[in-house]
Amino acid sequence: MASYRTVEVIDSHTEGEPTRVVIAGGPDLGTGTLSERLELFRANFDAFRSAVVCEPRGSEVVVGTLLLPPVQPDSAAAVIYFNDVGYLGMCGHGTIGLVTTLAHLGRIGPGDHRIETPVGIISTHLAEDGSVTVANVPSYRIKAAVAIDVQGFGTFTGDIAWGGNWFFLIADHPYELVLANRPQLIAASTAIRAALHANGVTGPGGELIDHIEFFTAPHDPHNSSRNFVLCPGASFDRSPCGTGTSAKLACLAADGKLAPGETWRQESILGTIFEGSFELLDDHRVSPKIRGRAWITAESKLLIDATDPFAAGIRF
Ligand code: PYC
Repeated sequence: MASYRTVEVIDSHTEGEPTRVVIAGGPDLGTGTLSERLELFRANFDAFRSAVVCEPRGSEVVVGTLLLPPVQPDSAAAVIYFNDVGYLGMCGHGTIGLVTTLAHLGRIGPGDHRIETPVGIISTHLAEDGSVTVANVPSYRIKAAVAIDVQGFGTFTGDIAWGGNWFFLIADHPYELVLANRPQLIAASTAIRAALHANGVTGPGGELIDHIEFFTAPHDPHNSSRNFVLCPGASFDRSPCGTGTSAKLACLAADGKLAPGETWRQESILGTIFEGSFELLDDHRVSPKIRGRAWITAESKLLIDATDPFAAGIRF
């Protein structure tokens, strides 16, 4: 008889992008700060990360969320986000999926809920209609109009901004943002990320710019813009990307193209929407709010047999 480690998960999708919340069976990361617990996770339990999100139990598009006891008594939860190649500081669609999951479990109801993440405490609001608003971490642009030569693709000019993850945001490119073009979009954005890395273009502390975002005019005239977002690894965001939309809001604020409180409707490559707005915090940072909706897709138990050659998932 095989003996299994079992991991209980709730799956959802937020405007098309999947989230898998681990509600039981995760590693014991102690009671330190979220950054300390993230370091323990990374150092000692990385096989758990890949077992949960990589094939054959998951796929490169799944974002995992490890639910942990919060540090502050008034927080609803603490979380660490991860994907097929590593860990995310923050995840907007994942937070909307998490709040929807906590409501599905009966742990929270409509109202305001604080969520602890490794990059700070996030305020969220679950509305009666099931939509979730995430007040994300302060977001800001550090450089505008950075030109980068990308071998085989040409020169791209974009902005570098933080929205809970690091982004290179490009409005001027030759691509039509439609699903049929995804091989071309993935190839170009992956080459741009590699060129940024090779040329030492990083965040202020040397952080990798690991998300690449293309923008065009929206397909639906009610929306403000359409995007394609390459995530760390080779997967692209099916949703409009919460942290990417936050980074975009920071750039719009810096350029004076959107006023505080005004709504920005960010359309994804699937045509799904996040509504965004911001408050100005100071001369270079904004406090973004992102609103979207998630749907529960499964309640399941993952089984991990230690003799399975892919007990830790398939790592590409
Ligand atoms: O919604 O912030 C987001 C996100 C990051 C990576 C995938 N989704």
